Amino acid sequence: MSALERRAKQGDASDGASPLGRPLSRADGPDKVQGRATYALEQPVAGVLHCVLVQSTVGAGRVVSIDRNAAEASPGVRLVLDAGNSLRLRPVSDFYGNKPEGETYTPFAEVVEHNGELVAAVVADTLEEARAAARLVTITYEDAAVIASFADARAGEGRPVEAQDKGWGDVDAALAAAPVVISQTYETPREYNTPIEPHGLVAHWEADDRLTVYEPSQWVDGMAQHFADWFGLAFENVRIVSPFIGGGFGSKGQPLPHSAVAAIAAKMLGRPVKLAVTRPQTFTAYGGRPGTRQTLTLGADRDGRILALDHEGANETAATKTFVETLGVVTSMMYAVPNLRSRHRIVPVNTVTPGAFRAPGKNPSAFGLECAMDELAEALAMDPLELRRLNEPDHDFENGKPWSSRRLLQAYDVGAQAFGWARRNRTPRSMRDGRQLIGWGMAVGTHPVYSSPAEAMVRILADGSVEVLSSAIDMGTGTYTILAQTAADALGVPAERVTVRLGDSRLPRAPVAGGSQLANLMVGAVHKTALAARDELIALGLGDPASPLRDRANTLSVEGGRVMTPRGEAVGIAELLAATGRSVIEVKRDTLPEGERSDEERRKFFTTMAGMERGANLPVSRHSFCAHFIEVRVDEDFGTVRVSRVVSALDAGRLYNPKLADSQFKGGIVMGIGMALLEEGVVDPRNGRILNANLADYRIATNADVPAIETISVGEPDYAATPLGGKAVGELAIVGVAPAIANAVYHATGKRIRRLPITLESLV
Ligand code: MCN
Ligand code: MOS
Repeated sequence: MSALERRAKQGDASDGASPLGRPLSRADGPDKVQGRATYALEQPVAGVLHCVLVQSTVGAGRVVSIDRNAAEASPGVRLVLDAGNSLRLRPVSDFYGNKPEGETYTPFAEVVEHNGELVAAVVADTLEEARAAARLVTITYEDAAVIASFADARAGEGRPVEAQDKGWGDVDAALAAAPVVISQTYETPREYNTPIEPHGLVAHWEADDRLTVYEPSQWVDGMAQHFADWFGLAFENVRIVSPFIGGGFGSKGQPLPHSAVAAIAAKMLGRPVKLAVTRPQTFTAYGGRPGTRQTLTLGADRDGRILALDHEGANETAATKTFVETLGVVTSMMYAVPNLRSRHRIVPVNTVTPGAFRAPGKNPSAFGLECAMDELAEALAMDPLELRRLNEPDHDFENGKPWSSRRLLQAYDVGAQAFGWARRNRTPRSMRDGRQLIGWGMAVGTHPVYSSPAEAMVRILADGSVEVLSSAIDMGTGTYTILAQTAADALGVPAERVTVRLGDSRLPRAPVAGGSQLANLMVGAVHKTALAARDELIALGLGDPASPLRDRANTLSVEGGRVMTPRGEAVGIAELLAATGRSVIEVKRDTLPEGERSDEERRKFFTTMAGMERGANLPVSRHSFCAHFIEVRVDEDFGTVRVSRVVSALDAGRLYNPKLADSQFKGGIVMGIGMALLEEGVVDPRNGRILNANLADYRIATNADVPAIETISVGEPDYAATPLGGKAVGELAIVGVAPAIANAVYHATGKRIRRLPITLESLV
């Protein structure tokens, strides 16, 4: 049992404690395990047609001709779509606000830039008919040379991303003078988001200008705007419904080409269209984390004080579309580095555009830096934890600001203690259990705290129960639960009396559930709104002529679902509403910055990332931190690596629900184990095809790969970071796991593996 679980057990027993901060189980859990939670493709839409995608079989080139005849003549077929006959849409900015080229947008390629790109689609009465007909679409290509990955020398060095340039001091002089210097290159392969629920949608036009889309979404307002832009509709005329999501890990933040296909087909046919992306298709429907490469040069004095850090990173991007995996983000803020330079390049290859995958940038950034720190410790003959302690910065060297909070030293102490780090023999290959070499490694992770505004509605109903409404989403993270806890806390009602409705763009607005920002900002918005609702309830109790509490007191409080005078006279909320003839108290608030603005300006805060505060305007530097201590066992004969023990100490500020935060931490660590040892998109160099585009061959960590994990929260409420004191949780714990494992493998074997995943081939 982890420390958090232990605390969770204790918390469960501590009745009367305020609901926020208690380890309640997931409010959506019973619906999910009993099959009542309706996912996008299960939505009961009458009369759906089925759409199946036809993908490019070449990695680059031009579509010369498409023969639709046989498919059109196939039983049940309603429509065969390609670039030639498809409705043309308007171009839309992407997730990051980049405007695409061109006057119009079609999801179907005429010029092919990657294998698996959409070329055509077939719509039929049944899925089987659509699938059969899709095989009959004959496409002729004019092949072009394929550059499948940046391992291909023809990909070249790519181009610099100047926006990622950072630096201070004189790196060259400091490195020249440094008595100890290490310089190494670290690589991570292409990795794919593999949520249990693959992508897919049902697109339903209720009228010519009114579209409802059932699609799993990390951002229903952003997606509604995206569809509205594509089809030239008003934002209000598009409704995205996404109450339950089987995971996304960054891949469900915006509509993808197949989303457009379903909506186009539905519009052209005047019928709802269902499109299920198959598991193999998810590997080209969404890009995942690009391959990365980074060279780190670290110079230190003989005592281990870092003097200079030089960093050069690069990631693969698509042929004409840009995705930057920001490899310098952890590099520049983790240690006290007096001289630093960081540069980044992107290298276009024939791939689907890469995208966000749990802790984009931060995760591979930490892989490079934290492996390099281990190598530096080795060169200095120093304990790697001591090296980190010595270089702990008292402020953020990147921007000169104080930390809002940084309890990494506490994490080092507590984590090392729980792991037994002091018993480590520093010499590689010095610890063993029979034929098993034992390695102990550690590394640090971090994630910034971002924040955006949000709206929320709180309704106190006639029966005294409470409803919280927001277009925010819950993809397994716990939003439903923590928002019930927040409203319960602010209103003085038990959490079981609060129902939360999420995931519908008709509800009050919310920004993207990305960058691990949603919990903090929604807890803030719901807290503010619920307090306003409580004030209204109290005003009713004090001031309404029909209130049983009128003239009984100057102030009232709400506790346990009852409105009370300081002397303890009380009426139930339902009773007070009935007495005063009110059927509901309904309050809506937002956390937008003060000021008048038009509807259009307001909407921008929720439908673009423009309103996201990444820290530039704040007096403090806001980050979560963690330290991972990991044991591996490497079989000396076979080279197999097993992670046998994980202890992680994490500072994510105040935890709104320690049980759910613990589950987020563990999920991140499990994913980090997969990243270190298993995950790799294998690309065919001849044609850019993903050879392992399925869950049998693209391996992610399963139960057998995961040992007992102990997580320990060392966070304290950080009110300089967020209104209710929490910091980022969702992406924190994956960061630093892979380098901790690589460092442990080095300690076990004496072999330094600088390219992930670490396989037995790389060890024997
Ligand atoms: N939490 C808490 N105390 C805090 C902050 C968070 O107890 N101070 C808990 C809450 O249960 C909250 C959860 O942690 O619901 C995650 O909160 P947060 O860190 O704000 O992350 P988001 O709600 O913004 O979720 C997105 C984040 C991201 S960006 C990715 S990627 C990711 C992740 O969450 N994808 C996930 N965790 C995931 N978990 C699941 N099951 N599935 C995914 O796809
Ligand atoms: Mo998370 S990758 O920011 O959705």
